[in-house]
Amino acid sequence: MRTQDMNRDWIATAATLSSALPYLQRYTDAIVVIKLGGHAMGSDEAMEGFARDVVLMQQVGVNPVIVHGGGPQINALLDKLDIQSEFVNGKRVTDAATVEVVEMVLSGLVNKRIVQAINRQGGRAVGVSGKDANLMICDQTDPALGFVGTPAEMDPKLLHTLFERDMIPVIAPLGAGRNGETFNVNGDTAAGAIAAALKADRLLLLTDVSGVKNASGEVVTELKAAQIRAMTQDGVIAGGMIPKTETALDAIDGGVRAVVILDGRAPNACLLELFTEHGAGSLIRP
Ligand code: X2W
Repeated sequence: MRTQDMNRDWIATAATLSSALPYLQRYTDAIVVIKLGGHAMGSDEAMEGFARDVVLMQQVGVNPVIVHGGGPQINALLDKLDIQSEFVNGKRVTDAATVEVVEMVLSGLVNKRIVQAINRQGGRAVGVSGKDANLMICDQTDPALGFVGTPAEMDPKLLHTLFERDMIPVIAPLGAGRNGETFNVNGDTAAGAIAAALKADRLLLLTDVSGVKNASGEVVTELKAAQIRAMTQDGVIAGGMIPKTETALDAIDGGVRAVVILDGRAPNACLLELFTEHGAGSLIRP
């Protein structure tokens, strides 16, 4: 409803839009890959907020690409089916029965939930997995892990076709093997490989922590790749952060301009990072 009541909120909204102009211009035609982990997919409201941000990005000229996880969602169906599952170094040991469940959950439930959320906000999302149009051909990571794959050959042509049509790719982290196998790929690994194949301007890793912390426990807002290596050697970066920082370093080696590790549960996390001076989380550059 139009109103003459110039209260502070409206004035602040207009000022916010105005101050975003240089950032909006900076990211015109930029490719931004966003990894949405299973833990960061909370309530329907949180998903709606995420979808709005993605549609807004696309509306202002960014080409967003979503790569999702879904570890907790896979665990829930494996539990119902009474299939035991274990992780070795952050990767799910994936036998023939498990990989079927992984594909059903990731390409089915999780992928379509995100696609539908984006489309409800007025976007045009298309859900695929690494199998589609040979996007991600994988080799087996380690026989001991079964059907776990490492991206080996990437073909991002499909994604460029979708960008040209203003469509938003939503990608489940599964890859095809060269002998017809289905491979389960860690979501962070898949996002890094896809960002590198696209030479993306940004890879945003949405997690459930606020960023990379230094020895005193404070989030470091900007880091060089060399600092990450030193902090890992010193044990300051440890545990669950290691796969994230490894993905970041691999992506940067592969030609991604910068990677941001940030808390995906914070409202408008992606917009805060891209379109304000403040930024969010830890920005990692070469
Ligand atoms: C993962 C794929 C999903 C994933 C899995 O099976 O759980 C491997 O571990 P999050 O939510 O991003 O952790 N694949 C090989 O990565 O999900």
